[in-house]
Amino acid sequence: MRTSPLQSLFLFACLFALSYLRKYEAAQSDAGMIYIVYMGAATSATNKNTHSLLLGSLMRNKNTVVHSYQHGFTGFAVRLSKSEAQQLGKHPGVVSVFPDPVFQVHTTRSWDFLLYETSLLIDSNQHSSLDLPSQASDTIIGILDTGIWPESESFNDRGMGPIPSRWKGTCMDGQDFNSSNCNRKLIGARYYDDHGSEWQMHSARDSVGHGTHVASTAAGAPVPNASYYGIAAGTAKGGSPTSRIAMYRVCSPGGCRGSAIMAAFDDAIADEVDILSLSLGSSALFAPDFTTDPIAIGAFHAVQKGITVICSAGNDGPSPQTVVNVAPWILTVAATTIDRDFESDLVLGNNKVIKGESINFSDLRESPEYPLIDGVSAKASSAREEEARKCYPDSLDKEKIEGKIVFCQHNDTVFTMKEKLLGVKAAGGAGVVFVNDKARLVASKSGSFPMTVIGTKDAALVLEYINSTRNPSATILPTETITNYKPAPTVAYFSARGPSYSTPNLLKVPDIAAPGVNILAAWIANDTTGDITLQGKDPPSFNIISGTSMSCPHVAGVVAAIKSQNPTWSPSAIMSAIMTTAIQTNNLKEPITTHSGVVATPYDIGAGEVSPTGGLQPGLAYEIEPADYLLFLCYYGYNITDIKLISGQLPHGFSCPMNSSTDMISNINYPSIAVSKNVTKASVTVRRTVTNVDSDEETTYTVTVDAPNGLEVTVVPDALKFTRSTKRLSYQVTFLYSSPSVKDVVFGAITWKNGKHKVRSPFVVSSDLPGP
Ligand SMILES: *[C@@H]1O[C@H](CO)[C@@H](O)[C@H](O)[C@H]1NC(C)=O
Ligand SMILES: *[C@@H]1O[C@H](CO)[C@@H](O)[C@H](O)[C@H]1NC(C)=O
Ligand SMILES: *[C@@H]1O[C@H](CO)[C@@H](O)[C@H](O)[C@H]1NC(C)=O
Ligand SMILES: *[C@@H]1O[C@H](CO)[C@@H](O)[C@H](O)[C@H]1NC(C)=O
Ligand SMILES: *[C@@H]1O[C@H](CO)[C@@H](O)[C@H](O)[C@H]1NC(C)=O
Ligand SMILES: *[C@@H]1O[C@H](CO)[C@@H](O)[C@H](O)[C@H]1NC(C)=O
Ligand SMILES: *[C@@H]1O[C@H](CO)[C@@H](O)[C@H](O)[C@H]1NC(C)=O
Ligand SMILES: *[C@@H]1O[C@H](CO)[C@@H](O)[C@H](O)[C@H]1NC(C)=O
Ligand SMILES: CC(=O)N[C@H]1CO[C@H](CO)[C@@H](O)[C@@H]1O
Repeated sequence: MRTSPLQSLFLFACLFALSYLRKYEAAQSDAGMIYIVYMGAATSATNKNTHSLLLGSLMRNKNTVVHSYQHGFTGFAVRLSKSEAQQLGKHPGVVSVFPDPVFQVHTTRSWDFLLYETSLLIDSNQHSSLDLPSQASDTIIGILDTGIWPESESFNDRGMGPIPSRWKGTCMDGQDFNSSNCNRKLIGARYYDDHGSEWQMHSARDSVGHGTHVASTAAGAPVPNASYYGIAAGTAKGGSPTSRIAMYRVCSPGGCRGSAIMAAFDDAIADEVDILSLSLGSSALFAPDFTTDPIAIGAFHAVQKGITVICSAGNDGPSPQTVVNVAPWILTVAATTIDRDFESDLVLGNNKVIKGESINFSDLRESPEYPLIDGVSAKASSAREEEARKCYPDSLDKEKIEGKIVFCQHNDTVFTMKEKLLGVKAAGGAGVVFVNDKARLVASKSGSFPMTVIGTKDAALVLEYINSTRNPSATILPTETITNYKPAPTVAYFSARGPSYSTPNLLKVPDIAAPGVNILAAWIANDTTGDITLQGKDPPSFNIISGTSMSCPHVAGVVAAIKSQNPTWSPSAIMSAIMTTAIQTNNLKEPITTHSGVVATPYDIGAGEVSPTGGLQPGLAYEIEPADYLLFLCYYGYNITDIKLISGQLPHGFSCPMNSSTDMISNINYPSIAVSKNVTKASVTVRRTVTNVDSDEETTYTVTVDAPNGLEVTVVPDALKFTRSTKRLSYQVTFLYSSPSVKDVVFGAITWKNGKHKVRSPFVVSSDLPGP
């Protein structure tokens, strides 16, 4: 991946900011800031001893210990000076010591992009493709987020059986929250105070909305007649309505502390959740290592205990190498649109109808009787033409736009759509039409001011019309919810993209895609902010928001269904089931595209769009043994001392291969394949092993290869014959890149079929990728 000069400049600016930040932190550090001391697995007695010895000495030294981790792994979060932190890092038994980072939830931040499309899940009548078998399930989904609004109808426990006896969690008392807020649906709630900031939580009650939204998307009970002020009306229900929810509140409005995230992992492992869903992460620029990333660390130990961990990929797309949460033991989720569109049409005086997009709260009349003016024609004398064309605040002449609908380009990032809209509103405009291709694919909330967003092609028609008549006029029609919108799904433009910066040889880019645009789900009941609550109306109990945050719990719901039908499957087998059964085509029966219309690659959507039911019966599974993850750490560059601490106990006879290198990561038994071209070699061969997980024991699979031009892909053997006694078989794939015309990055897929199942693995062959 090459970066453009502009990107490099941006990167440089950010790195500069980062190094400034680091310096600033360093200056602060002697006052004592919170560090996370990570000491590996909790399984060995030595680890536990070292932990209590270190803890004891810190307490004697009057260091404030914020959290002590001891269930899923060992370590603590403690206030230290920089030199104390350095000293502690050298202590035997300590894997890493690092400053407590602050992560963010993965909702799209900008008001402009609050709304995209709506979930497959939500309206079961029209969008049944994620309708899962409604069998009873005792799967427990743990969610690390901003807390929960327990009174929401989505968390009622009607018809649910007793809480599974294995559950060891708790419902913590807190401000406006006590144990009577938990029930058979919401079976657990914990919170972790944010010692590093002014945000004190004191309660698992959600004050943001995000956690409530995510929890109801994963496992909310069916709620008929749910809508956001009538928009997207239907029955709202989670991906696995029969699953239980345990909320771990690790985020305050100020962000999510790494030390709290690790404490929540530690508790969730002891509480015995089955699945963990995290719609949060670091920014793409701050790419922590696997031993300094609280999510990678917590997830590693959770997966070792058989818990499947699902994380959002981040919203820093569409630039390459923006994906986060890339550890191979995590299932990483990208965001796509669904087939619902919020249309708010612009009707011109010549009765031409231009399809626009927004959630309007407008009260304009339906006839096109409002004068229409191009921003540039309403230029204030002090402003420049370009500013007026884009309707910058204060660039328009109040007298010229009063009572009119103003036509504005919005292809800049100088001002947000909201800022421009407020400018037009303040100047007495009647409404506003924005031109923006990205936002046309989505719907923005415009408060109570009439607004719509149109694409550049349609904008030309509007300009032509304005030009053709002396008194141009128009109106903006109320929002209509269009279903069966085509094409869908498409990759949401904000969805983070691969390849992974740290592990290009692992096709970790996200792994899978799921709906993350305009998702209707439960909301906190007291959010009176203007962006959410309509003036003069009660706050809504459901809200529509977007982000990879919203796609992550969709996959958690699908994982819960797989887990409840196949309770003995390992997290890697479940991950494999999800990935190898993913969907690659849209509702036009054509390949899924990105927001800009080009065919999506695995760097955009990993294996494809999650299939709601395919993963229940995948046929074959690519399983990864715990020892394979340790090999991954060897290949990645960790030494055996650290790996032993991390895993607690090494499998018998385990050692890091002498020739460990990042190239060997391609051989991890991942359900997708990534190899880096090596200019000194003509070919690369990787190995995979599949396990027959179907009830048919005697079956033969044959291979189909979808290879790009210029790349020769050979699979040996090309048939796999499973029997009662032969459940696992291996094959080799050789990538021969003879043609010099082969591009830097090429994609393809290997599919095994037996007439009943299709087991597909995407691959990428790349050159020119940065290593760790
Ligand atoms: C929980 O709080 C509610 C409302 O404040 C109260 O009515 C109820 O008695 C409390 N329950 C317990 C178990 O403390
Ligand atoms: C909503 O309720 C939460 C929890 O009780 C509280 O922290 C928050 O301030 C409330 N917000 C509003 C706008 O009342
Ligand atoms: C849903 O709303 C419609 C119209 O508002 C109403 O007729 C219907 O009874 C409602 N259904 C339920 C289950 O509340
Ligand atoms: C923004 O739109 C205007 C008008 O269509 C065009 O002239 C300009 O080149 C565009 N700018 C960018 C950065 O795309
Ligand atoms: C508007 O009309 C003028 C004169 O007829 C023409 O030069 C110009 O290109 C037109 N602009 C657009 C956007 O159609
Ligand atoms: C292993 O790596 C750590 C740093 O990650 C280093 O401190 C330690 O000395 C190394 N141990 C060996 C045996 O090389
Ligand atoms: C690394 O060494 C092992 C033996 O320890 C050997 O089997 C393998 O082929 C070597 N791999 C590479 C990439 O050289
Ligand atoms: C390419 O392969 C050669 C020969 O095996 C090896 O020595 C070299 O390190 C490889 N280069 C890269 C970039 O992996
Ligand atoms: C969601 C919403 O409030 N939509 C409104 C759009 O505008 C029409 C006409 O004013 C209203 O009836 C809708 O309620």
